[in-house]
Amino acid sequence: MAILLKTETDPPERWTGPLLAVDPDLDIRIWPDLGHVEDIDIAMVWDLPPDAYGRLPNLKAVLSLGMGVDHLIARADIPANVPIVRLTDSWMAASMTEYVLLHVLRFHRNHHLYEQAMGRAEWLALPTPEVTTRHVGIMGLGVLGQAAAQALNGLGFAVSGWSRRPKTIAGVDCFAGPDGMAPFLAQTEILLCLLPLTSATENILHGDLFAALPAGAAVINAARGGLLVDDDLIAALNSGHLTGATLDAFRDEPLPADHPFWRHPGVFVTPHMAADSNPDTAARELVANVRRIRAGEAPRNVVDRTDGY
Ligand code: OXD
Repeated sequence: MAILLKTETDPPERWTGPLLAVDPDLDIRIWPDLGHVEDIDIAMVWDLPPDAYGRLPNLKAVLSLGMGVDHLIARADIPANVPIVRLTDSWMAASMTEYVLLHVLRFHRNHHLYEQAMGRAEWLALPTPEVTTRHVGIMGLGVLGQAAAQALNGLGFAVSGWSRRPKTIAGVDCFAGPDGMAPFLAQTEILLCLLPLTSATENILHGDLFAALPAGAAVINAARGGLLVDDDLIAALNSGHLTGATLDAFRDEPLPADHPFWRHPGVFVTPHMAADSNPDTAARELVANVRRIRAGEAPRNVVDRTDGY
């Protein structure tokens, strides 16, 4: 039995070290050196090149090296009986929470406007709103959304959340489904998107949604670029309806140098680093799932391929 490892950008040793530290007996093959393909029962990957999964006759599971699995679900060559398993590493949730706090506070304290005023050498002193009256709305109440909600609650923000299916979360005003969207948006001054990218959520951040937010709202997308209609965001910023946006994920990455987001004064771009996978913390979770699969048990955190997350 062997694991096939293919990272996205990390050198493979960045992952083999922590994995072997948890279990020195693992046989890890690094793409493209497969050895006997019959040996490979687990693919531990960001993804593989086209048709590669079909070359692994004894594949029992695909363990993702990231949290978002949209690109794996889109693969036609992962057989339906081979589970796709997401990473839910608590380090990633903590890292995303730091990013969320940084950027929510930036909008809450008007720093996006001070940054622009600095460029004009303008002494612009704005009133600071009381935190308990500041409404932050989180789209997506999974592991990341719930961790962010808890931290924002801790700072005193008025936190609400929207998810596809109803949820009850202490301290969060929860809305769900299509009917819950309008009341959720109407009260959201800082919108944080942490949704998975699925056929149901693609382009969900579009012009009508922005129009349903109160004037002066801000948007943070730290999930996937395919959730956002780029031109609609630019239009909502240009009209003055939105005050600013922070974006960490894009349809094309790296974000092309000629994309208007780079130069728009209302947009703050970060290079898809809100919550990177951390091999040192993820290795234990991955190896635990390898052991479960090899013992004939179901792995934890299997993705529902119909729902897309
Ligand atoms: C992930 C990511 O899905 O980094 O893990 O975007």
